Amino acid sequence: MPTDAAVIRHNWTQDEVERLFALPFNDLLFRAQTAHRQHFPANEVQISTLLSIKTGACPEDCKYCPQSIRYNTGLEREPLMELEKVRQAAREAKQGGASRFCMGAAWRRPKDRDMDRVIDMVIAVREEGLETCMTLGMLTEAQAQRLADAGLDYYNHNLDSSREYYAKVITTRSYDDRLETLAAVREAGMKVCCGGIVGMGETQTDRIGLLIELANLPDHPQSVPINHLVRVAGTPLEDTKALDPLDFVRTIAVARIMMPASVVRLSAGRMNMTDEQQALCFLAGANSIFYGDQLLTTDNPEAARDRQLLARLGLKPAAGEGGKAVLDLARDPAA
Ligand code: SAM
Ligand code: DTB
Ligand code: SF4
Repeated sequence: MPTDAAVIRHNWTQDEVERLFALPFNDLLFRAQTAHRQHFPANEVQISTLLSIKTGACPEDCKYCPQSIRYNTGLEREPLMELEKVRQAAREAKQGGASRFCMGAAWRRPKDRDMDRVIDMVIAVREEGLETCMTLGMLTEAQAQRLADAGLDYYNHNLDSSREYYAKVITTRSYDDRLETLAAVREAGMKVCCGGIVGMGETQTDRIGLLIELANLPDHPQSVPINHLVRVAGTPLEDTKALDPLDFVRTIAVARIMMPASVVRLSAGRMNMTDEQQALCFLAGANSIFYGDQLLTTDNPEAARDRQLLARLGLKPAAGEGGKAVLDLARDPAA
C-alpha cells in the first residue's frame, strides 16, 4: 500500500478524514510526521514576516476580524503605506532573518489606482532580496496577472472555514467569490497561500470540510496557513469558547497528511499557545511561522522568544528560494 506521502490526492472524502481525526493521538502524529519527512527536512521551519500596508476601515463583515469597519475594536485606521516605509520594513525583516515578506491590506478588493502602488511595493521588496506575498482581498484576473508580472511570489487568500460555517461568519462575499480569486491567482502563475481559521466555534465536521476544500483544489495550495482565532474585543467572536489545544494540533496533523508537499503554517494565535503546544504543532507537521512582534494588527510572540523556542527544539530556519535570508538563532538581530 502506498504511504500517505507517496501520493498527492485531490479526492478526499468526509468519512476518510473523519477516520483520521478519530485516530489515537500518537498514531495520528506518527502518520503526520512520517508524511512530513518524505517531503521536507525534518527540522526546518520557514520564516515569514507580516506587515499591514493598509489598516482598518474594511467594508467586509468577517466576524473574526478587528479591521472590519462594522465592529468597534478601537483600531486606528491607516491609509496605504508609503513605498519607502514598506522598503524599510522589508529591510528590517530581512536583517531580522525572515525569508519572506507578507503584506496585507484591509480591502474587499484593490482599486485599480491602488494596484500601481502595490506593484511598486512588490518590486521594492524583491529588490531587498526577499520572497514576496500579498493579501489584498478579491482579485480580478487582470489584477492577478499584473501582480504575477511584477514578480509577486505568493498570494494569500483564505477559505477560512467549511462552506457551511463560512456563511455564518461572513455575509458580504461568498465562498465561490473566494474560489474565483484563487483560480485567478493560480492561472496567473503565482503560488497560492490558502488556509483557514480554527477555534471560531465551528465543529470538527467544519474543520474537515475546510481541509477537504483545500486538498481538493486543482493544486494543493503551496502554503497552508492554519490560524487559531485571535479573539479580539469588539468583534462578534470575542467570547467564542476556547478550543481544546489538542484539537488544534490534530487539525495541523490532518492538514499535513492530506497536503503532504505543502508548507503548513502555524499562523495566528501563537500568543495563547504554550511552547509545548507549539512543539506538538511542529511534530504534527507545521513547518512555517510568522516571525516578528506583530501579525497584522495583533501581537505575535516576541522575536527573541521565538529564536529561543526554535533553538530549544533544534529547529533551523529554512533558507528561502535562491538562498534568501537565514535567521541566525544565536544572534539578536536588534543588537
Ligand atoms: N482583507 C483581505 C482578505 O480578507 O482577504 C486580506 C487581509 S485578512 C486580515 C487576511 C486573513 O487574516 C483572513 O483571511 C483571516 O484568515 C485572517 N484573520 C483575520 N483576523 C483574524 C483573527 N482575529 N484571528 C485569526 N485570523 C485572522
Ligand atoms: C493568514 O492566514 N494569517 C495572517 C495572514 N494570512 C495575512 C493574518 C493573521 C491576522 C491576525 C489578526 C491580526 O493581527 O489582525
Ligand atoms: Fe476585511 Fe480581510 Fe478583515 Fe474580512 S478579513 S474584514 S476582508 S480585512
